[in-house]
Amino acid sequence: MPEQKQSSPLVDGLLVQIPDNDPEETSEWIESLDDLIEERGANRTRYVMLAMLNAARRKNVSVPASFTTPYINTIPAQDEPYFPGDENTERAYRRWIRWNAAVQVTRAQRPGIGVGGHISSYASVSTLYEVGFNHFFRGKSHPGGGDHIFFQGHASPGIYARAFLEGRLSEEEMDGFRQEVSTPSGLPSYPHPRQLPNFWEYPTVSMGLGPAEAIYQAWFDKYLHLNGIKDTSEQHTWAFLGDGEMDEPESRGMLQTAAAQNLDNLTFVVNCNLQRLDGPVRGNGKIIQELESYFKGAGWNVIKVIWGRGWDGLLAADKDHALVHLMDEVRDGDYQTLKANDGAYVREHFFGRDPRTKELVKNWSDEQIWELRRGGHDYRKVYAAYDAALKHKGRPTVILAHTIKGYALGEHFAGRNATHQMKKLTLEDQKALRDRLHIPITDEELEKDPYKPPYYMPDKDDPALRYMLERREALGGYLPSRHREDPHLELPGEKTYKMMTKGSGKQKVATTMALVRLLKELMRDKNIGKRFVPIIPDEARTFGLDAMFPTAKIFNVHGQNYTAVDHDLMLSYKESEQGRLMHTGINEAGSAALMQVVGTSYATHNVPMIPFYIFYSMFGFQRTGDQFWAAGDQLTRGFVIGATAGRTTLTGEGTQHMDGHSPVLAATNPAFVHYDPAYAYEIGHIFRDGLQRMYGDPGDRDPNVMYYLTVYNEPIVQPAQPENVDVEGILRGIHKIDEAAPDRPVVNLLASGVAVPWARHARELLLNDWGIGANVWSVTSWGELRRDGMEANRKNYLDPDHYTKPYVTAKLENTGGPFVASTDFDHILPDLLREWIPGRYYTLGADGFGFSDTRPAARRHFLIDAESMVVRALQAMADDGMIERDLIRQAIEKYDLMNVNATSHRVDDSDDSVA
Ligand SMILES: Cc1ncc(C[n+]2csc(CCOP(=O)(O)OP(=O)(O)O)c2C)c(N)n1
Ligand SMILES: [Mg+2]
Repeated sequence: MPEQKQSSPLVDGLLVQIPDNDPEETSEWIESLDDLIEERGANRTRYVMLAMLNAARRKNVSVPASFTTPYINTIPAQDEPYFPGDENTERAYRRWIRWNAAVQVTRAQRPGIGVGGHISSYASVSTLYEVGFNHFFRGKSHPGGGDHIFFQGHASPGIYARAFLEGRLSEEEMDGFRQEVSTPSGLPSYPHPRQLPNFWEYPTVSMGLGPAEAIYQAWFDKYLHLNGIKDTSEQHTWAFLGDGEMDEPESRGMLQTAAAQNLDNLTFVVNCNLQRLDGPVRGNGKIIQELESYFKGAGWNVIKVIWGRGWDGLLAADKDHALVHLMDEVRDGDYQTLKANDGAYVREHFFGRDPRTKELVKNWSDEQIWELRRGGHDYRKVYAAYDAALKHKGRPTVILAHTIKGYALGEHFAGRNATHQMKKLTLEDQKALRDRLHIPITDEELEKDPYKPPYYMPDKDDPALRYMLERREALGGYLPSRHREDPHLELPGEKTYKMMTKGSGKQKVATTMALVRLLKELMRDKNIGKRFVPIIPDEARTFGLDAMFPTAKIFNVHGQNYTAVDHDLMLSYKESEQGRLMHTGINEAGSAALMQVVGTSYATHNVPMIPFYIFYSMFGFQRTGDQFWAAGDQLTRGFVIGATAGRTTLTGEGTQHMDGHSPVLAATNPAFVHYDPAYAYEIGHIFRDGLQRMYGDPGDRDPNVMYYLTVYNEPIVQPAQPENVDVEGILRGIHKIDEAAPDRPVVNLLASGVAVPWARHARELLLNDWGIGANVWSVTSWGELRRDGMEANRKNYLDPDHYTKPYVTAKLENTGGPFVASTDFDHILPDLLREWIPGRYYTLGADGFGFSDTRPAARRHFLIDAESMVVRALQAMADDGMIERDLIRQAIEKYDLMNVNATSHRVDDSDDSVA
């Protein structure tokens, strides 16, 4: 039988690293085991071993089933690879970076500015970054395409400090830290691509979103590769995360995807400084051990880097495992306290806990004890871990690196609970740090202005500086950096959209269905077809996308290794390595992160890809708003589809499903352009224009936007596109679809999405029952009209000599009557335009928690349906003195307005809906 090299917690941890006290005896036991296997076979041996374990347990000598290994390094000293760098030289400029990072924050805290920053987090992660920068992280000009690096957001001063030494940032820019508009060359506080688009790639400072995105970045790299779009085999994703950050559900909740999809192109490095913002992460426990078992359980390869090289000798001398035992026993809260004190304290309160460990350091001075480092600050240990991570195949790797928050910053910082929030170094701190880091700056220079300690910039021929620059050159250029070429795609012509303009004849088609048909058509386009990436969190059947399963197929790095239950059906469930659909499971948070990844491919890969993320409207914006915000920060482009929108349209689903506000939420994200189209032909124009803006020539518009379309599942007859369709109106947000009958009093009915047919019905009732004419306007975008209004306000405010008329005002003025608006959303949506409507304006809306019932009953309940519009229109006209007030009462009675069963639209047609 071939010998298997299997790793397991016990074997990795204990047996490999702890010295054997009696090797002879051990080998006798192993020999008898070998004999047993030889003579009786594996099954019998397994039985005997289990019987022995059972017997041992009865005698209290149990081997615990465990997902954790002892609290020591995963890689034993003897297995560490050769370190190819020059450690002394690298240490020299690492110190300069440390100094400049601390100085940058201190200077930003000077009187009159006081904008702060973080010093201690970078101090803890510096070594972890520098080993990467000097030996691993491949830049954009690397032939393999370069790595994706997620930096811990609030450690940004260290990244700026490196860029300063590299000559990428000037001293003036360094001093503009956190003063983005008040200085000519300000730097954002954290990694924000929107604010510094040639530098930052990934917005990471909202804890948890970075780890989620990193997983999907690695998965999408496999997608690009296996689909033959780009060779990503030499690209690796590194995510640097805080141990506190690992509390976030988003940090942990998607680990299984990375393992299930064999993402060996992904490495998480968790900076385990044992502290978060307020205090210890797990004072009573051990965060590294917790994360080890968590990641192992999720199927990851785990590498712990706990102790620096100084401990190797002690561990080798630890014959009876007392030191390992002690390391295991001491809790994180105590480890933190040990490093906030000194060598004597460590001797007494750590080694002194057991006479055997005390004995181990008997001949060591307090200074020597104090110099014992944690693994995350030891260059060689970190190098060994990164090297092993890259060599590990078939699984993602997490490196759990033990560090100290505030490392090297002195007693006021290191390990203190308040360290996260400390924003400046006192003069005394500065001098001590200067000495510790050997920075050639004099006392006098520091004393000149304690709020402005000088940055350190070596001579440009300094060998250490030259070495540093050469390392980056060899690895493919400076990082972080972001592609700015912005390649445009060749977009399909009008023909592709023809199908959207024809109308559906007698057939009823929901807007969701119409949009999905368009997507299918676009995916067939020979130029951009393969750029579309549908992202579906387990709702394909709801939206009619299951028809794509057999052709487009679902992406899975494993392909399909089972017989699908429906394999003999036409629409069978098909997974493939070359699948084009990214099915994320029931995971909106992950889907939003994937949207961000796909929609930034134009920058991260220089390969534009078009995400089409379709979700159950209610579970998109309100559930994952922060990821969408980060996507906006990252200049993401693409289409986000809120399907099954509306508070009354999704019949029967009830409170948690009825979305009456996602357009309002979308309106608060400056990167989103929302449309609420009523008809297929509107969708055609909007989609085409969206592609033009984001992937073609945007003209003078910002291409860095995402289009959010709300579409519905209510089948309606799709009208053909009218002759003189007002395309500009559709794109800017409002167009007239019905003209008021002539020679009568007139009212204007505004509606969007699924409410447009109600408005058209109200127009008929107004004419037939009350002899009143009504214009009907389809408001395709309340949000864009509002933006236009706000822009006009701004111009009128700053340039009082010229008047700019908002688009919606220009459209609606001189139309002869008051205005009534209805939608399937909250009042707040049409209310967005109140300021610019040229006349009396009444809005209807479906506020509050939705409920389950038929569409007509729900619409009457909220008083948003055709009859409600009629009554509200009569009221507006009466208030304007155009008609008798008495008509209002008559209408309420005629329509039995308060009776939810008295609608003219009684039939509930949910049976032919797509949901
Ligand atoms: C979602 C979110 N919540 C809260 C914060 C505020 N915050 C910034 S840093 C931080 C503590 C981070 O601790 P850790 O992840 O351990 O990083 P460390 O600084 O210790 O390396 C917190 C709570 C945030 N940035 N994002
Ligand atoms: Mg921490």
